[in-house]
Amino acid sequence: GHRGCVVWFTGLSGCGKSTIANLVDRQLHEQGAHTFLLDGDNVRHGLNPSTAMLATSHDADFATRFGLGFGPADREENIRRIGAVADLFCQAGLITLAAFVSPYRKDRDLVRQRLESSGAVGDFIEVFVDTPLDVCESRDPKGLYKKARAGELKGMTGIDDPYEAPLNAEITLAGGSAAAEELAALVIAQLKKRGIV
Ligand code: GGZ
Repeated sequence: GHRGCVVWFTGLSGCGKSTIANLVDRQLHEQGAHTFLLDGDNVRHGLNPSTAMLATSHDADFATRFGLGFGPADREENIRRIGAVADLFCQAGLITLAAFVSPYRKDRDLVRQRLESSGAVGDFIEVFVDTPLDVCESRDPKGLYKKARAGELKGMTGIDDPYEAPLNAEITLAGGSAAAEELAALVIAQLKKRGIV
């Protein structure tokens, strides 16, 4: 058995957090652990849709009121909701993996405080995927950095929007200098060391 926890991956777009979190998820699952992975692909399509996505099923007023984008308040609300869901999954005993840019320290710290007030200290494990911007930018899987450099996308994290690196992350991964498999193994080793698996 294992206890619930939240493993929170943070870092720039293209830093590898989703890839690493997926590898950790799969390996833990193979070991018989109960896990759940929250990332942009499942959350921003369901719980936290964009205004444009909501506009396909609702009127414009509804879509602008409830859709979430990438401005500071929308990112704050995105992370707050994800933190609340992660807290519930943690209480249900799942090893909850969350992979979001989550660029603001204050928002990540609020998730940590929520977890630490509803569970035991140590249930929130912040993983900083510390990949240099130039490496992220050279990967550019969705072409967002290119658009941001061209001035066609405003508010891209790392270009014209801030990324506030964690000051006391439980785990820091050198994203540009090791393969995702190696980095995933480091995370699993830490979970073992902490008695989670
Ligand atoms: C950062 C953006 C932006 C802006 C769209 N800034 O590499 P991706 O594509 O798949 O990951 C990024 C994702 C960020 O969504 P999150 O929910 O993780 O962000 S946050 O925690 O800040 O709320 C990127 C894409 O969406 N994307 N516009 N302006 N990333």
